[in-house]
Amino acid sequence: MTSLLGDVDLPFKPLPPRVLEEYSGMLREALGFKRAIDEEGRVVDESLLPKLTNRELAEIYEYMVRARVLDGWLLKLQRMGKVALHAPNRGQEATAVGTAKPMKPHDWLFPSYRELGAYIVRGMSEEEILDRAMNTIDDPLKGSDFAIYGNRKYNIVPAPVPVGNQIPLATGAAIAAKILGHDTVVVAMFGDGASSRGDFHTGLNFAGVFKAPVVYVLQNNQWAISVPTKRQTAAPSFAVKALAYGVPGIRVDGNDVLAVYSIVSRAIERARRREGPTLVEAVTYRLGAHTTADDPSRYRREEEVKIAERYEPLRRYRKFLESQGVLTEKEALQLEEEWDSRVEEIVRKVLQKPGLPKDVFFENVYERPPWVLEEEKKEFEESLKIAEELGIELEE
Ligand SMILES: Cc1ncc(C[n+]2csc(CCOP(=O)(O)OP(=O)(O)O)c2C)c(N)n1
Ligand SMILES: [Mg+2]
Repeated sequence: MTSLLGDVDLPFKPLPPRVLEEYSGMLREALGFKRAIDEEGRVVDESLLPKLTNRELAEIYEYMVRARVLDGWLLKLQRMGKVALHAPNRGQEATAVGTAKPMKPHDWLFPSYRELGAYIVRGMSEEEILDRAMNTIDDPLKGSDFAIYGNRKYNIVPAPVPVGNQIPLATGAAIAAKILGHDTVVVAMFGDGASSRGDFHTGLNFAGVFKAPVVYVLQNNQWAISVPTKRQTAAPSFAVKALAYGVPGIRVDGNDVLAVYSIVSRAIERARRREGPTLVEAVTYRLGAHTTADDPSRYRREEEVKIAERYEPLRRYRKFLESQGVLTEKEALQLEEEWDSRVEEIVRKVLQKPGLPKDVFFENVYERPPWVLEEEKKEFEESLKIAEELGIELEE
């Protein structure tokens, strides 16, 4: 580190050639497109095939299947009025699974709201996810309206509702881990839209300066609700933004689970060696609506979605697994059916659970609630009594 009172070395000269060389290498990665297999599951870059056993390769497929099946059930449950809102994951399973798989249990995930696959890989069960989505008595976040999914048991920080808030928090957690001498790595996930928040720039700048052990995975799913990427940025890629902060940025095929796994695991290893942060741009596509409250036919062509379906991550990985003799197409599809009936059973069980107590939102914030809250709670209880006297039934 240069001492503030060190040698006099004024900067009125071009930067040394080694900086230009280093940056042209970084630029190639930030504007490139890393993929291990193509849309037909054919190997295109052996160097990106992770060293995994057949069993592990099949397990990765199973995680993606579980994310897809659960996503389908959450959609159905929202339509049944049992889940308030759901952000569809379809098409983005490879990024979520490929990112979470190389993490260690003691690492921390700062996710967004479209990463069911990552929660599942980290150990969160379908039941725990459904408890949260349906706010049952077992909801780990006790009905909080300000967080989406999260679970302390698996080192998953609750996803904030304000887009991108998790970015500087993840940077801070990583800097803290470094100061404390822990070998923890922090992984933050967010969308292309989040890169327009100041939080993205603050988070990356601090991470670059303090060499924070953090990996940012930006899911470029082409849309931020109705805003297409060309309206989000004039830059040719999102990965290139990292370079301005002295952070490497790598553009990867986010629908290729093997490439995501390889690139993210290298970035995690780099962070674990305390060599600094990385931004991975995972190029993917949101095949569904933004949320269950959105109608994408108002702003994007059906044709585009049809084309994007060809790049969908499960089919191509299935083809790869078949060509490698890991899993036949039949076995793979059977797995999907098995999980569908398993999750159906879990859904039935969760539907039977009682809801959270009506006054739950007065709990879990303060150890000793302030007087205002006590007063509000009293008023709330009185209104419940009045409702009861009037015979008005309040839903759980
Ligand atoms: C600070 C903030 N502004 C606006 C919103 C409303 N909003 C919710 S999701 C979203 C789009 C985010 O897009 P992106 O980051 O690309 O993630 P994606 O939904 O595509 O996964 C917006 C604008 C919000 N939640 N927070
Ligand atoms: Mg997006």
